[in-house]
Amino acid sequence: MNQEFIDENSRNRAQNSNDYSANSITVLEGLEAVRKRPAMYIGDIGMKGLHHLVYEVVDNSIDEAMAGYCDTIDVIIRNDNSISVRDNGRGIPVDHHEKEGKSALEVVMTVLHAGGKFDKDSYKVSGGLHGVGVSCVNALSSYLKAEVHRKGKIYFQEYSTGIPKSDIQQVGTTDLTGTIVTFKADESIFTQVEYKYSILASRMRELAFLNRGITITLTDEREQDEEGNNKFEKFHSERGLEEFVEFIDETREKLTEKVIHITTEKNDVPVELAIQYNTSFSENVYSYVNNINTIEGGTHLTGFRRGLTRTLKTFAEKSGMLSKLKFDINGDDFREGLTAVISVKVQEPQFEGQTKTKLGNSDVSLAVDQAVSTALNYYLEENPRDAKIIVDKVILAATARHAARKARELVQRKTVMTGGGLPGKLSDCSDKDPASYEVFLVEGDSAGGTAKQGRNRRFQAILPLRGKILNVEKALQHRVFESEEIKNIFTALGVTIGTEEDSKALNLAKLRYHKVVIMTDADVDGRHINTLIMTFFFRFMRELIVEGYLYIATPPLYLLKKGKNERYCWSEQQRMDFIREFGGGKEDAVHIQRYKGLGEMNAEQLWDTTMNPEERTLRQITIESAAEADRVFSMLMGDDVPPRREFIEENATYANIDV
Ligand code: 0RA
Repeated sequence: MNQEFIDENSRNRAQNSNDYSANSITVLEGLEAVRKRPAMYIGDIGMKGLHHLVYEVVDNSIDEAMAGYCDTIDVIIRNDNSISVRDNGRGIPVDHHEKEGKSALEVVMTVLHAGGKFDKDSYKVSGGLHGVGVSCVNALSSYLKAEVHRKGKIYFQEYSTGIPKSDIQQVGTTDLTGTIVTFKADESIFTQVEYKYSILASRMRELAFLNRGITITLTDEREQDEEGNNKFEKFHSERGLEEFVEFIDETREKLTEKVIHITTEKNDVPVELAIQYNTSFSENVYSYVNNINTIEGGTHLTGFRRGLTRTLKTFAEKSGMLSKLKFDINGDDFREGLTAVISVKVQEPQFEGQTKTKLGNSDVSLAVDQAVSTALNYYLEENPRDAKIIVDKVILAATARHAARKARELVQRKTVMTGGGLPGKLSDCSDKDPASYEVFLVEGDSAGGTAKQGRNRRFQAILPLRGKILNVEKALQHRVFESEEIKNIFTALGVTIGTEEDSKALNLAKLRYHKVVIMTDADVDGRHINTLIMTFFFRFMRELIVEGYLYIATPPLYLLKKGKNERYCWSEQQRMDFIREFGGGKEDAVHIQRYKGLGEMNAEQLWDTTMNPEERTLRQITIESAAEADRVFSMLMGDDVPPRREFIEENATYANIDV
């Protein structure tokens, strides 16, 4: 098998050039290209890209596990923020290949894309971010060591920025088999090289649910408990997506006892599905292709929805439960209170969309449609009581939707009668050009007042929001539209409140501002409010995020003064730099003002630091970060359980927003 893999590689490369030395040059250029334009290969060079390095390496071990050769993967965050990924698979082949002039290991580690294609016999659908392979990780690491335990021997090779430090070496004997990859992200490439435990933990947990039977451990050597043990978690799931759905719905009240679960293969597409209804009103459907979360959906999701709607509708009609209904039922009604996870494996996935997380393969749609139909029909037949409960819930959803429409129409009529007026609290701007307009959604009336004084009224509008806006996850739809704060947001933005069908495709032509900036205190509450507002936009005005119109303002954390020198600081690092530069390293030599809230700044300071386009930093909310906020939110905020709230405050908001 190794032989075949190497042959395949050399074959591919021979097609590019028949000359061996030219081939080696191509290899070098390959990894150099990765270092020149890292974002092209791993998405970005911030937090997200950094963590994707780990995912990429883990993916290789997952593939080995999926092929049936490995059951344990250990991920270790080392003290110096290097990462070790260890598996008990067969070990990467180390055989020397004459034509290639190097070991298979070296090919895997240094040739772009070599990782993804070999070993054709095993079932392999490479996940990975863009399926870029471990060689990309190598290229972007100041140091990488690959250690292979195979056929009784231990081999290793070290690299720096992807370049081997020496040939592969054999260093001893072993009873074990497996691969250990240790790497340190290159600080000259990444803006940040400190891993966040919570980000890695949620991905490892997710992988354990998606690939049942595998044990994944995560160890953080940077953090110890009182007894001196490293922070450690073990992720393992025997029941796969069924358990994933139970985890997601942990804080929700179940509507039916059992999770509907199917693992099947339709037209050569492996499909796994888990479905559960709860008493909430929100839809939580997560979809994966080759272990990648397809935030933007695609054909598998379309197939799921179609299959679900058709199957339930047919069942309900046959059972006569819809005969008394005076209005129609639509697709959304079947998904209120629905939690589901869909996982498909696709040999050659076509990814589309803004973040390349939308599946395009058309044949997958029917496969998932059939899978959900099979699973549901079986379940409904076997569990008539649950079937009735589910259909009743759907009817209730349709009824509520009609009530919501009435409420919405009332609101809109009122708005028209009062001259279609803007909210009284909105301080609008004076120009007439939405493309250059900005609106700041400001936490609290008092900060709103300061912002109003500080702004440039020509193009900046201010809408103060009182306290925490309604938690849209928990609220009924018509309650959402009755909320004063939310109505104000809709009317200020100039978009009509979406109907069920078009809420995700708003009429952006009428949008009055092309920058919507959330401005809150730089504290826990402020971050919580950010998450809430992001969740709201994600649920009700998704288009606006997709278009890139939603931002978060970043007020400074400190103002430091020493004599005539004054500097705003946004991080601990900046604060320490100033103290070193002007206070001789002594904190008490410097005057430090900590800004706990926007209210502690005067209008001029707020303009200088946070609102002035020349000086400020706005963080653009991507559909990915909003989806993550929504996900953490709906997974953890089903109820206001205090420890979960703490988790959110610690982790949710900035965790996955690019800085
Ligand atoms: C292809 C063939 C074989 C092993 C692997 C790939 C492999 C790759 C990775 C990457 C991380 N861990 C891994 N474990 C295994 C072996 C084929 C054989 O033994 O015949």
